[in-house]
Amino acid sequence: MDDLKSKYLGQIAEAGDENALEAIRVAAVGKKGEVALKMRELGKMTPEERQVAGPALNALKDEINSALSAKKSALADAALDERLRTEWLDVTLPTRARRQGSIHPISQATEELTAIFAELGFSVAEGPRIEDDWYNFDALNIPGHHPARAEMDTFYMHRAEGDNRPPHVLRTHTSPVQIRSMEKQGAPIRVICPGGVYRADYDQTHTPMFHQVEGLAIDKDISMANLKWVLEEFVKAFFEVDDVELRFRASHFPFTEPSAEVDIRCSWDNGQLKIGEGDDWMEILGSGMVHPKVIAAGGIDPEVYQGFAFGIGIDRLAMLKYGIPDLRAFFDSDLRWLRHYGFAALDMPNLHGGLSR
Ligand code: 2NL
Repeated sequence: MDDLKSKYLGQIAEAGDENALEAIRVAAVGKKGEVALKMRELGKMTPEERQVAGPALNALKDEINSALSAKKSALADAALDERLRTEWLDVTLPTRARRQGSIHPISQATEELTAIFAELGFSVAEGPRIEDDWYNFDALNIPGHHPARAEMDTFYMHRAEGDNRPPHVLRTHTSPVQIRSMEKQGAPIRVICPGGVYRADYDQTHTPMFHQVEGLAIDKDISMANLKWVLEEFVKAFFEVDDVELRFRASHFPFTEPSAEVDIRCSWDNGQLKIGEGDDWMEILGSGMVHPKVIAAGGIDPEVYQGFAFGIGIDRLAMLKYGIPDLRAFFDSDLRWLRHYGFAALDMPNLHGGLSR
């Protein structure tokens, strides 16, 4: 029996994992293990022999079992120690840089002006950037020989040989959206159409893609006085000034008659723009009373209805409001310039100095 004891206690001490331990358990104290076999021999013994051998076998069994469970927990502790040694985190490592995004100044300006015109009763419409030349030109009273229609200013879509559909262009203004809105809604109508437009022009003050918001109000008794009031309210709200003075200068657009360019009173004191006061005038938009032919092109009777329309460049509005001096900044993918103008990703002050979203 001492042989058995030293054999199994030795094996248990040597066991390297739980499987080895289980094999030892089966061989030693399992139902058909060596200790069980010895127990069966008890029956052949004399009562005296049995009285000695029985308790000894039971003690051996207990001793092996407790050695097994001690070794089992030692193995588990060792496994845990090994995991603790290898699976560790350095919580002092710097975090991975987070990708930062920020609203684009043109989007911000578009959202702000949309909210202002919404308060003035204008709905918002959007439309396709690829237009056929009827919506982009003919409906707007821009005849075939007009310079705006020349290849020079307009991006024409490529057409396969034998394609007889009307020519398609990248819209040169958002007026086509207003024609589509008139067709859909009829009169009366008050709508603004913000969005990207395209012209083949590239220098210090022009980019081939830029943004425009056009506005249109048509009813039975609309006049230039209504236009002036709407524009005054818009300029005051957008530039956050209490008062503004507008100056209408006679101009010409094919789609309005009469037409006026609109200047706002301002001052430029050593590079700092002030709107609403001063001795300078700054042109900010073009406008006029919608040409009767354009009202008719929208499916509305120009004998009954008239209205005003205007077009504003959003890019320049954004530059003026946020103090961005160079158009090229809008096309720079480097976020540093955005932060410079207060468009930080997480802390975005607007002119009110608060978080705006
Ligand atoms: C400019 C001039 C203007 C319009 C746009 C317009 C649209 C329709 C009918 C009549 Cl559907 N007019 N739009 C009118 C006058 C001027 O934009 O220089 N914008 C920067």
